[in-house]
Amino acid sequence: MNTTKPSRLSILASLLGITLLAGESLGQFVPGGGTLVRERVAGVLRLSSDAPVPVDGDQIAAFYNGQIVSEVFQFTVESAESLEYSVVVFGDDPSTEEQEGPAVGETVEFRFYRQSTNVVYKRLGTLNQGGEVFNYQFNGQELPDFIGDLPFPIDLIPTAPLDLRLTNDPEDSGGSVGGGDGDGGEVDDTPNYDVDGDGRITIKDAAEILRVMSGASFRVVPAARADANKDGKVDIRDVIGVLRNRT
Ligand SMILES: [Ca+2]
Ligand SMILES: [Ca+2]
Ligand SMILES: [Ca+2]
Repeated sequence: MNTTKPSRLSILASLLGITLLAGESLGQFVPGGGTLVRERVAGVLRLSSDAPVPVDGDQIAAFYNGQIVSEVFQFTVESAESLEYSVVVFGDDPSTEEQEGPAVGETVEFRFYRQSTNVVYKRLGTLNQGGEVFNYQFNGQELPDFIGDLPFPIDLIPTAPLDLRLTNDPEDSGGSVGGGDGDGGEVDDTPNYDVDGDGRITIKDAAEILRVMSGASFRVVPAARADANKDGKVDIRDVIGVLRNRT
């Protein structure tokens, strides 16, 4: 059973300290506090043919036990065109008793907020690199925000390439894992250190990975390509792999 009644929305709103007033954007995502156990997920929002088309102001966020556990990604005019999103998910801090978010290995739910209709689409589909719906599990790491000795700022939050799927069903927007469970058979996990695809493995490939890691851009190089060693994660190991395999 996954029924949602308006009263649940009122309860949530009151928990968040929001007064229910006519015309207010009740569904709008409000970010909570974060922890140092983090994972960035980044990819493209894939729309089914009947899905609402994101516009400036619409949002994506991650939820765990009904609570927001991530940054709130808000579409701009530009990102509404590319449908690229990126959001840092905050996990449980194992050193505290309180459960602040998902533990490593637990499932996180992604939701889409459509501003024009004030509707929240729950349980977005999470797609593996073969484009199949799979059960995304949190895999954050506790990391410093940046290495101070580097000549440029970069955070070391691991990035998981993750495309999301949106349909027109607000209660289950493509989140169900369909019939055949994804055994990942179609995913090519052969390392490919030529990230930018110019036929050579150079420092430029490392730079593209760092760009994705910093959350700065995956317009040119998708996050999935930046996962050069194909372990499902874009992190410093991919950079090291490029440097070791330079041609
Ligand atoms: Ca905790
Ligand atoms: Ca290259
Ligand atoms: Ca990797």
